[in-house]
Amino acid sequence: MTETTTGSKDYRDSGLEFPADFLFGSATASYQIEGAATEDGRGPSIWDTFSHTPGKIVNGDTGDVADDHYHRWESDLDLMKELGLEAYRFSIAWPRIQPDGSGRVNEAGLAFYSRLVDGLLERGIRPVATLYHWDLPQALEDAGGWTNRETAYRFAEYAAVVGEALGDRVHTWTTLNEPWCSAYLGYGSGAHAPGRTEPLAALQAVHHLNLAHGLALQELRRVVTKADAEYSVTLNFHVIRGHDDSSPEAIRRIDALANRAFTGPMLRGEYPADLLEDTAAITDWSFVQPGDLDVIRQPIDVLGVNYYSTVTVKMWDGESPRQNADGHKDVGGSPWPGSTDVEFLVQEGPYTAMGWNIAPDGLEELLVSLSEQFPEQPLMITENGAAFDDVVEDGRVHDPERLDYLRRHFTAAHRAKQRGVDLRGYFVWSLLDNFEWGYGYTKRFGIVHVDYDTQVRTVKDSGRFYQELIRTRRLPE
Ligand code: IFM
Repeated sequence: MTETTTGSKDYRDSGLEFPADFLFGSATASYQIEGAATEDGRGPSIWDTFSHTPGKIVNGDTGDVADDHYHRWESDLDLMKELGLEAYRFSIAWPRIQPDGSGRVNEAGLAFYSRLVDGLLERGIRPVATLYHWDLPQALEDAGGWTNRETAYRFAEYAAVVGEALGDRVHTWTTLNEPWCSAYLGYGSGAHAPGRTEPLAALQAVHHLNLAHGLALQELRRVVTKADAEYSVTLNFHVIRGHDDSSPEAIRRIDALANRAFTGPMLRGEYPADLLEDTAAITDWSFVQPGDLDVIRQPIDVLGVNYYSTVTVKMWDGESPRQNADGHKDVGGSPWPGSTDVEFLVQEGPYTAMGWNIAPDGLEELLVSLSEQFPEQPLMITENGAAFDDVVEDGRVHDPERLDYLRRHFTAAHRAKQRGVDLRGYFVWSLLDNFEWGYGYTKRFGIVHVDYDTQVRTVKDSGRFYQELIRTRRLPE
């Protein structure tokens, strides 16, 4: 997670073989695909509120309809089966289960996910369920959201409800998706819901999300009945590169905020001392109560790794025009509490439609680094993929750039495995084009194209490439 050492930029291998137990999947998230925002008793989430607030989302887009997956789930499952997916990573919308964020359970919401899980199993696809992919019930945000310690306890309550309902069938449970985004984009930069721009709130959110993870794992392990169920969390690691003599300090700071603020408590049972020092002017971290770290540090069967690109940093000299290319929508606030003097440099291309640099060597480096830091911890790539500007032509979508992106990142994953990394599988983000948060529907990550007017799905060339990879277990020529 520091400067690259991996040499070769050529990651266009073909013919590489993946072992029989390597899991090939694809991923989505509830608010990004489901739609049906007010149906069957679903309550409002912070993303409903945020997306309906003028100026927050490109084109004023919302997740009200999205991919209409709530109604089309059966044909979407058929599509997954056609592609040969071995696992499907989806998220559960908390406001469908507990519309008020606590207490009353909405049986219709549970029934939807129960049907989905059964449908996956009938098709031989392993269900991998994420409990929280950012759609916090609005009622909980009204009570302080992730700045309020109570939210962590409410999350544990919700985890128990879902675990009891689906715990006989779900194969892998993931507590949180990318708590970095929930905390720092939601409460620091304001680019994500709930759109707050308070450094202290962002750090409180970090801790309460960590606590929620630990509490939820305890509850899941208490209620889940499937004996071989697995437990995990998904983090979006930052692969951080340097530029000049000031970079080691900048790398250390961003690594502390982005990576070690989560792996520290979750995997080592402690917050990094340098993180506490770097943020001392904002908080003394007294919101970390005695016993919290023991709760947070729970064993996990796999660590979920989301990777898209790298960042390059240095300390800002305070004079030259400031670059802020950290890959996230710049809406004024900072996602880096206590380290706003770190400058994020524009990196070498090529780029995806998000403006993110394409760097498969960063994935290899990240996987190797994680396995060195946590040698006993199996890893799973829970998201990797790319947005490009796709068009449907004669019923087909030719997306050579995404196909190339995937080939190069699968090559990187394969190389990491060859170097001894215990990497269990790979989920492509995303199965379907979907609501890309602050960018609305303007960014397409799917290996399946979605026409938002007609809801017609068209498998892209990259989807066919993936289908062939799964079928043969070899990277196609
Ligand atoms: O679409 C998101 C997803 O919800 C979380 N990880 C990154 C993806 C691309 O930005």
